[in-house]
Amino acid sequence: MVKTPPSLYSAGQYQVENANAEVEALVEAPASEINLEFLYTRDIEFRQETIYFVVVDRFYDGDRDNSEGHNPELYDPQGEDWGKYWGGDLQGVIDKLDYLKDMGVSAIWLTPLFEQVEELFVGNAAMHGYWTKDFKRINPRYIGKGENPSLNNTQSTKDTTFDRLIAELHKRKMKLILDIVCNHSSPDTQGSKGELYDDGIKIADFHNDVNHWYHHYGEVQNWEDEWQVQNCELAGLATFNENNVEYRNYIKLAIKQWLDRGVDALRVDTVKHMPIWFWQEFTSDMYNHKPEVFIFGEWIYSHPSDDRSVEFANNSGMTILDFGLCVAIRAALAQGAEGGFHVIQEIFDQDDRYNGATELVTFIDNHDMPRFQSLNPDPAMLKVAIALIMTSRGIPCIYYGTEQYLHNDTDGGNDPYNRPMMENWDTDTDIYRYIRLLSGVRRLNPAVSMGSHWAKYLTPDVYCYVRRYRSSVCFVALNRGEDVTIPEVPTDLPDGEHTCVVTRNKYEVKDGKIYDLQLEARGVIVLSHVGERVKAQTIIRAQLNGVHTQPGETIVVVGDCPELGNWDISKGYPLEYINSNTWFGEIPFNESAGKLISYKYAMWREGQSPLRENTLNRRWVVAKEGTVKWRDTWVSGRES
Ligand SMILES: [Ca+2]
Ligand SMILES: [Ca+2]
Repeated sequence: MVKTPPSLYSAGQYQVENANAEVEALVEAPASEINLEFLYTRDIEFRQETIYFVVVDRFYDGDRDNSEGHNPELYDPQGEDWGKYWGGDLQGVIDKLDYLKDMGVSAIWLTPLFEQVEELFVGNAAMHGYWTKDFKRINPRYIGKGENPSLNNTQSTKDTTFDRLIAELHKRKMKLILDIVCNHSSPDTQGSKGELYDDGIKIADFHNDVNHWYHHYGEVQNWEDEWQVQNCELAGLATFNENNVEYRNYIKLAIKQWLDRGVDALRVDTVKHMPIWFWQEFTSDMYNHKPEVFIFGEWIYSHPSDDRSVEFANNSGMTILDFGLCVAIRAALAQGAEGGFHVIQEIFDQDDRYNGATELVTFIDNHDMPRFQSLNPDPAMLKVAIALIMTSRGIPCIYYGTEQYLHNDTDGGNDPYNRPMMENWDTDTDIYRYIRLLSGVRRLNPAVSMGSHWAKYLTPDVYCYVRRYRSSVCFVALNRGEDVTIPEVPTDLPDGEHTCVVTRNKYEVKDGKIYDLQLEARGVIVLSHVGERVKAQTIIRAQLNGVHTQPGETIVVVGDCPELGNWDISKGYPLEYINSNTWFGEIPFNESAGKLISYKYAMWREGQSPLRENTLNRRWVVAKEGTVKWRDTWVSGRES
């Protein structure tokens, strides 16, 4: 057939014809060629991980040649000027991967790797990585001298130090968490502010903002005013105008390029300073691009009693750093709060505010606050705090150097003194050993990573709790005070002898209890019992929120397949109670793996007829293999 030259058509018609041809090609494709991957969620499971947070410049200098960077004035080889670069880089992280792996670290969060402004602002360089100049380039100070910092241009070669880091991590089954900033670029340095580049090409400038890439409302004056917090500036940083779709396309494309290079997870800076609709768009675009990416945000001083931070955690598409728990742990264990462990329990008591309390990222200090040991230098107290975040709900994140008791107490240890250079790499410290042993428990015992939390004995100085999931149990006892003997404490453990994971001491459990439990000063006991694990071709991790059950009421999933009882509610798959807002369970699928199924949730009630959700059945294609997640909200039930 002779093709009609396009010149005889208007350009518009020609495009329509081409588009129609593409649609026809899709329609004619046999069903088997349609990629069902897009029809089900492929959600990453991050709850078994142990995160280690590295300030790249202050970790280890593995390459002296890159340390001067473009502007040698920003580099202090002596490491005395706290505002300057001290030379740490990605080769340094590679050099220390075995040290981290042996400590049980499984995911590494690095401060932002984007190219930064190469100027001083109030005497400080961008060694922290939060003053970005080009989101599509790697900071040349972190990779080999002369290596191509462009993510665009090196897509085919992938041979920078950054790419080697990804390969070395994945070889060790470790994950990389990229720290990203979407709210702002850079502050005013010598007359230039917010100069932004797209792989080396200037695209925006705060002082000549012809395309409206920035907000121009000045500094936040009233922190209670939500509009100001979202639209005004933070510490003089040029703040992006998220209403501009060109800006959004730029930032999303940039982050996708990093994901394409092998980044496994994102930590998102200053999420409080952008509207939630932006984050909903951002997270869904990221998940569509890479469904198995894990994302958590920094809502500064989030708290379970703060409606806005809770709304963000539940509705933004990402989980958050748990500042509420962090502040409580510091108060109870570092600052000697009178209420002691009650202060911590008050936070856990509000877990039902979150849809995913077990996915919050927990920590005791970070790069924006004095280190735990600047508040309280007692190494034994640090041990209690670490044991707490390693065994309670949430994903623990260890700030670099904690395992070496790293702290500098100048100015109370406030920023920048909370970012000293790592000096020791001792693999025999108590903290190093605790993290190694307890990260093993997190990996092996699903009660710790996914289970419910039950306080069993609570005083200001002593806290005993149980984590539980199906037949797996972990009993933890922590002592902030002096030697003490507890007459009896329930453990939920099977009767018999149990060995403490950290001390190797042995404990006898009788009728589910330990009698005369001796706890030494600042003592820690962790008894882990791993029950039968769920195994199948496909495991669906089903999480149901918003259902309020009474004692004697349980939740089951019922559906049109054998795994879900073929609509026989008495054979529905039972979920586990996590807290008064959340039921959860791993459902094994073999026969129906890869098939379309229907299901709904139902409440099984002792002595009463069951309640089924009053809604059309949910329909989903079960993945052929692997692990996927359902995140559902209960639709109020109807008696049947
Ligand atoms: Ca260096
Ligand atoms: Ca903003």
